[in-house]
Amino acid sequence: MFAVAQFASAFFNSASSPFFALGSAIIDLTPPWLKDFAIATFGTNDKLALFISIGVVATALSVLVGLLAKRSFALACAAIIGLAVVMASAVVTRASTSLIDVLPTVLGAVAGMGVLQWLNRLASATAARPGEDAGSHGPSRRTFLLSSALSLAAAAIATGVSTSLSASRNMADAARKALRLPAARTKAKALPAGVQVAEANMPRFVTPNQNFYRIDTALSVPQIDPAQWSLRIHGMVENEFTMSFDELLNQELVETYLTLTCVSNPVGGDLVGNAKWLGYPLRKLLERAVPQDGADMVLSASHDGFSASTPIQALTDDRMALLAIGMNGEPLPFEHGFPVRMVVPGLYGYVSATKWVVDLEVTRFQDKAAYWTTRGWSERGPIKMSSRIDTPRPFAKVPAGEVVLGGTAWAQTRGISRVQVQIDDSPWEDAELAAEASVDTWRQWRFAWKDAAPGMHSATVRAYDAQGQLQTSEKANPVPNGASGWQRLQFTVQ
Ligand SMILES: Nc1nc2c(c(=O)[nH]1)N[C@H]1C(S)=C(S)[C@@H](COP(=O)(O)O)O[C@H]1N2
Ligand SMILES: [Mo]
Repeated sequence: MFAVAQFASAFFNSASSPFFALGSAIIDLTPPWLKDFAIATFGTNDKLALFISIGVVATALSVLVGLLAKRSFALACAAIIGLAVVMASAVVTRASTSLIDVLPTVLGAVAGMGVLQWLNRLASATAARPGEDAGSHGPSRRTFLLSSALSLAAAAIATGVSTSLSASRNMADAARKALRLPAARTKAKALPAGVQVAEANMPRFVTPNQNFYRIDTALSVPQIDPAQWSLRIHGMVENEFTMSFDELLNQELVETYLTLTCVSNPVGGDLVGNAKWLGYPLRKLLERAVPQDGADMVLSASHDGFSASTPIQALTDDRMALLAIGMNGEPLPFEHGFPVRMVVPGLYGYVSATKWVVDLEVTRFQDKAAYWTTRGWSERGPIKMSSRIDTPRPFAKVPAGEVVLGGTAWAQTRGISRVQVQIDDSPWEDAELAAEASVDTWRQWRFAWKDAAPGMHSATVRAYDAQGQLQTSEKANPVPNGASGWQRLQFTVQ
């Protein structure tokens, strides 16, 4: 019962754990003299001592409930429910819990009654066997004892695993809250006025962290305590080394705006976001490691087993590839890679933007393959130039007169020099470009269609990069290396 509750709580608010809640409630209710005694006796192990005591009491209570069940199964169930009520009230009286956090305790109580019934059946089957005297060690009695011991062992293991799971969560959470990011040695260039087109439906030029798209293979978000984090750089290098989080904080950090894009983004899609990143240039890190001749790739790996293959050139040329710790002025959110991730201008995330990064291996494309490469995607993924219509929305109804179209375009590392719009089959016309923050960020555009006639219309958009290269009209699916083609949408003028 306790174990299931504890295990289930690992998936909830950490304060939903009945062990932590009971523990905290006990700490809160303990008279000061007993607290002082505990700390004096057990030192920093006082919390461990508390949890062991709770475990011992829990085991004793389980045995008592088991004995009670021999008398009356209903009475034993009532005892379990009583225990659950105590645990649940410990949970709900904690700060930072809500009613849903009682669920693990309820699940625990149900599981407890299930196990009880199962053991009780076994026990009565044992007792009902004729011709066996009380002291004998017949197989069914052995089965009962074995089953009880197994239940207890399973409970202990589940409790241990889930407790350490939620303990590491608590540590990571506390560490993130306590973290004060160092100031950047090189600040981001201030955003010029006019990067934002002021129309409804336009995305914010800087994507707020909570709106930033999230793509990863992690079933549950890794919660890494920075004190436990380190990054190892090895492989084809003269100088293998490992860097701790404290060391990373002490490097000369750089701040830069950079637009991240997912290879799975369809034409017109929203798997793209722009943020101000704070981090240490990967170029500097690799300078210290000294890559050997012939190395052409860095395989970055995350804490949870994802990996990305990045051309070493993209990490050593003059673009601002970062080992990032900050996103829009705060520590990386857990979903976006806390404590450390990579961001590389001009490359799709699947070949560059490893979150929760812990390992960099300098190697060669012919020797190693990354996570998505082994699943049918290209080993290299430069971002394809793209343009998007954000307003009007597809199939929107807009009033007649002047219709303002607006959107975004990106060609990271090169920059956007021109955006054109085509209404129905009219000639292509230039849109107005918003100010450019840098070649690594997206750029907004606006187009006023002066006298829109009522009826159904289409709008198509295309961009040119800074070298005057036109965005390709050739349609391609995201697999294997990114979608292409011009976005066209329909809307109705009323
Ligand atoms: N550890 C890890 N890092 C990862 C991924 C992942 O699955 N696991 N996905 C990558 C992909 S495909 C993209 S597009 C970006 C998305 O970053 P975001 O979730 O911060 O927007 O992260 C990259 N980094
Ligand atoms: Mo992606």
